[in-house]
Amino acid sequence: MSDLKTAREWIRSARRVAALTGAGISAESGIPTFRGSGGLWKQFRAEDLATAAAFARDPLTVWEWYQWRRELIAQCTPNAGHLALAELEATTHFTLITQNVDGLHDLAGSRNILKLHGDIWRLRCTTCLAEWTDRSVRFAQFPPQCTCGGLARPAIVWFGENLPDGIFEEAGHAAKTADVFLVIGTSAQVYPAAGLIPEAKASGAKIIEINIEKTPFTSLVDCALTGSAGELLPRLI
Ligand code: BV8
Ligand code: ZN
Repeated sequence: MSDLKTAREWIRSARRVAALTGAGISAESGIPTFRGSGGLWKQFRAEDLATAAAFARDPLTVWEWYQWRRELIAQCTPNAGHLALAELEATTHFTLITQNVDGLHDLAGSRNILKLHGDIWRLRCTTCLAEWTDRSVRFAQFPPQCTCGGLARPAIVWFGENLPDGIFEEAGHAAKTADVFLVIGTSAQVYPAAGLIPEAKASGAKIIEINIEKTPFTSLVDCALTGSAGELLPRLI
């Protein structure tokens, strides 16, 4: 069923709402997605850039890719979709779970954000594991280093790496206790993040999907709204 009016009713009468967002919510802000037509994985191979092995083999190339993404993201601002979710948090018991690392949900004013895949503005030392925020668009030294002299890496979850301790458990709790679970702008192919969708469904949540195309879960959701997040979310919330 793809009825905006019903979906809006479900959200209005929900006690607890949760949302899982993906790269699609930032597309209208100008940030390329991963798997769509102009997607990043079309130009680059994920295995060559978003894995610990790739970083160990060639930290400079991986850092150049993240530097390029940081410079691009630094020029982007949240769109109406991000802002609508920040609005929802102000009026409802709402948990925002994001796979995005771009920080646009923070800029939009969301507070309670579970970042499953890390944050492109945070760095972690590969030697002493210290972690810090660095918003500089060009690093003083390249590749960036820790004060201990160790090589810094992006504090991002790469393929084959575990999600940050506790974050995924919190996301699972939010999915299990939600009355309404919004799935926004994700191709729902990356696990364990995508596993939150069937988990919410099994716990009785109404699932509302917002996407410009079908995903592996479109047939499972209670309401599939086809359209852009920036256009649909303000109307929904
Ligand atoms: C883990 C970091 C335990 C990089 C990312 C085989 C070997 C090893 C592992 C696996 C394997 N098979 C499966 C796995 C597990 C693997 C996985 O799921 N792989 C998939 C690809 C098959 N997962 C992991 O490795 C995870 N860790 O499992 O740990 C473990 C430990 C050891 C060994 C094994 C397992 C770690 C996953 C995190 C990986 N890191 N990114 C970086 O970001 O720099 S994932 C990457 O994809 C991004 O982070 C992104 O967040 C994520 C999901 O992508 P989406 O957000 O969905 O974006 P996408 O482009 O795909 O889709 C965009 C959607 O938006 C589309 O549907 C489009 O239609 C829609 N859209 C576009 N415009 C709009 C729109 N919608 C609305 N409005 C619009 N305007
Ligand atoms: Zn260090």
